[in-house]
Amino acid sequence: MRIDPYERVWIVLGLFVLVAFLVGVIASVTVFGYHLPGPAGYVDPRRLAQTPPFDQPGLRQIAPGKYEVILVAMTWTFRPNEVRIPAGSEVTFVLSSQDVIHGFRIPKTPVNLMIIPGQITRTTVRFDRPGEYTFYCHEYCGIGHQVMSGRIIVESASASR
Ligand SMILES: [Cu+2]
Repeated sequence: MRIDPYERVWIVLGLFVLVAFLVGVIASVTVFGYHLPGPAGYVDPRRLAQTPPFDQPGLRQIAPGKYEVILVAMTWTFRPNEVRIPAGSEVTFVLSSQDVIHGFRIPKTPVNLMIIPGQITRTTVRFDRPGEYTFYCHEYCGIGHQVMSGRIIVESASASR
């Protein structure tokens, strides 16, 4: 079978690109350890209100400068929907939903998560700048979706004393 020289060049270039991408994907997983974010755990969404730690949603201090927020999403609110912390705090959010899929976005931070019923989602973020951070649901969850928000109030060190 005769292959035109130009066609041969494109076949070789095409194979080279395919192999280069394949090597890139394999190296990202094996050498650099990239992976898709997975759930931090599982929970029965019908029994969420009775299942620790989601039976007591809210803010708690776990170490000096470190806090944990147990946060339950439901149509169409977050519990708690207001959190007050001093500036410089590191906050771990532990989230789950008791009904449908919700989203969790805190602008001005990297936090952008899905809250899926049955799964526990966890993320840690540091709040250095005092101010008010509004968080909201960014996954359409029904007729009251647009009111589903809350706020994190980061107080300057002098204001929190
Ligand atoms: Cu929503």
